[in-house]
Amino acid sequence: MKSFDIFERQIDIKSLINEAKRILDQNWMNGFTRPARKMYPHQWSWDSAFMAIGYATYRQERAEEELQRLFSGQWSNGMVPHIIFNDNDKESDYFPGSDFWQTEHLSQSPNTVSTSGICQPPIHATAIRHLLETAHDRRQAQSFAKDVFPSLKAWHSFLYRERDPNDEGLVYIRHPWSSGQDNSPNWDHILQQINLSQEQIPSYERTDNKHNDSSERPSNRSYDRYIYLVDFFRKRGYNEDKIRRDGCPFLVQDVLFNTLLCRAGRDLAQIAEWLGKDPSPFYKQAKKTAKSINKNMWDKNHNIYVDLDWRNGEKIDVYMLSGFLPLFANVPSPARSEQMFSYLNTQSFCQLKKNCLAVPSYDRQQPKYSDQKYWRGPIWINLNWLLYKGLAQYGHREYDKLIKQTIIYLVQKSGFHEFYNPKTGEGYGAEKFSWTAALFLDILNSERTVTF
Ligand code: 2M8
Repeated sequence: MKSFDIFERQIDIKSLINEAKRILDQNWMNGFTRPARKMYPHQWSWDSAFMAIGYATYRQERAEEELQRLFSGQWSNGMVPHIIFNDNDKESDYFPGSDFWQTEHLSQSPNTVSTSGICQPPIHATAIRHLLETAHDRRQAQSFAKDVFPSLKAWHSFLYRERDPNDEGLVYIRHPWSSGQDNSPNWDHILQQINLSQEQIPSYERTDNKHNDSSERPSNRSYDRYIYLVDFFRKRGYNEDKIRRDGCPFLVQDVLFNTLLCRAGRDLAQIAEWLGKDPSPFYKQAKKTAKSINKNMWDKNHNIYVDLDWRNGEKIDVYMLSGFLPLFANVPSPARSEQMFSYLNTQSFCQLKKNCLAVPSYDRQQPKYSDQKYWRGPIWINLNWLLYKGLAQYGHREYDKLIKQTIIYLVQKSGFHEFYNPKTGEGYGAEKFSWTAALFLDILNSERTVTF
């Protein structure tokens, strides 16, 4: 591994903070923040929650506007779509755009904005609780929370009602894009089993490769399957029951998705208490989800949590950074968290005092690990931020210091990229990427200069 020394440099944190704010300003589109200028020109669901956490450090009203705009795309069944399209941007070549999703004429989709037909991890109640806790104008934040409370409640109800038909406390996703980790090795086995003839794949043209080196993006074979799944949904009018009954080939109970739902459930309960409403249904759901994550997703041989194939209940034996993230929702017991730490703190991920750079998204000792291919190894700041917050609750200060220092190093060395090479720190994917900027602001928050 290439060595580097981050401990003897003086970094001007103030100018990095200003740069992060500048990026968010440039990506702001009067109501929402593009994840990146050309590559992702619309509003993405979990990105928006991360942006709101960044804006909370300096611009409360923008955080609120961002989430309000997101909820304007909520469906009448409660689903918060993963993309709210920017219909005014006529130049966007993003694929798949709203014309491909064909959701406009559905009875459950909104009339005012066009959206995709899948969702993303539910971290929104967590972002809103954070806003309430950090707001300069508390009265305004309370009134905002009161306005969005019914939407949050409908969103969580949708997930438990439509995506947990066996009442297990674990919800499933039905598309890799819903995990946020598009081409994670988690999906390889299931996607490989989807045998398709050419006629079954609607004709389409990828545009992501025009903006990015294709060596950093998902394969064409995976894209065929992403698109086939969208076609499967639109042919069934996005009816959840029908999609499941007709044998949707991708139904996965994902660790990160359920972890964030569990944490957001508790945060929603706390918001309910603050608003003088009954928190107990949300606490109850979160408790059940935590219990099921512990019971069904724990891999005792590897000391990490893993995803489940909903169709047969089988564990998906793939070891991702996201498998440590139940720490964020306080799911593991302290004893179990120590077992997890003994795996995290190795060469497989990132080991203390071994000059590693933040934590890669996938176990680097696995044969399919890649330094540069999107969600198959590179460092992502949002996952590191979730780990950072999770470890803090279990008292792992030294490791947290390492994550924070190396995030600063990455940003200073390569700029605010979408993702980074764990060996060299080189930045990949989109430049001036919004959630990297937003979560950097949160992690730094009050600090001005740091000397290592
Ligand atoms: C990536 O996903 C989109 C599809 O939703 C894409 O590749 O076009 C993922 O990194 C996802 O987690 C993220 O929310 C989105 C926008 O940043 O980009």
